[in-house]
Amino acid sequence: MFNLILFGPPGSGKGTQSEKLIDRYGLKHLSTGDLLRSEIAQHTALGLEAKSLMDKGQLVPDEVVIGMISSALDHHPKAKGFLFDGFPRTSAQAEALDKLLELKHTSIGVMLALEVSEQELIRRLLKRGETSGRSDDTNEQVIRNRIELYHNTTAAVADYYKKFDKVKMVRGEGTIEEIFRSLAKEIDLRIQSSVSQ
Ligand code: B4P
Repeated sequence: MFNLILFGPPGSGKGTQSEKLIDRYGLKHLSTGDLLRSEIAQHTALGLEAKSLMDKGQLVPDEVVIGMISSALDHHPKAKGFLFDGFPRTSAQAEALDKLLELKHTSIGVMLALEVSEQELIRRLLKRGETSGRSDDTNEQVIRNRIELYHNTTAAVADYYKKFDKVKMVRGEGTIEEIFRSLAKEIDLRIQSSVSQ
């Protein structure tokens, strides 16, 4: 089993690159953002609570997203690996994920962290907001809050995985194809070394 975390600030290309990576490697895509938006679309109680936080650019409580990931892992017992997109976003989520994977006798193979300048992140998200209907992408102040939250809270998740030597930084600017090739190169290296061990 090969599990990877695609990491980076909002707008860094996690969702975009995940689509291509799951096609290439046959991994199960677990995006907490997508799972939350599906709850919102179904008007569930969880979705209602999540929407008010997401609209302000705040994080949804740890126990909510950890619970969603736990049940998603249980729903796919035959998966050949998972791609975590937008999760973990706090140190508590990272520790919970490690424990959940340990119960399944597996672990994170690598965290690929996309690096993109703040100016480019804001440009991309405002552009997506013109067509996506996502309320968290239309207001520049909300976008800035999300980026600040990333620096203050989420960036620490990379420090957590650095302790285990599992983080690789990847340039997240350039064409979608160029970035995909850089990510795939890193994954191939790790898959080869896990096979030869
Ligand atoms: P997410 O759904 O995870 O979304 P995101 O961080 O905004 O975007 P992503 O990074 O996937 O977008 P992409 O760059 O692909 O989170 C939304 C909200 O949900 C959070 O703010 C939070 O409230 C909540 N949430 C989610 N997970 C949570 C968790 N674990 N804990 C607590 N709360 C949680 O795309 C951006 C745009 O850039 C697109 O339009 C794309 O086309 C464009 N783009 C991509 N690559 C490009 C490139 N190379 N060049 C030019 N444009 C590019």
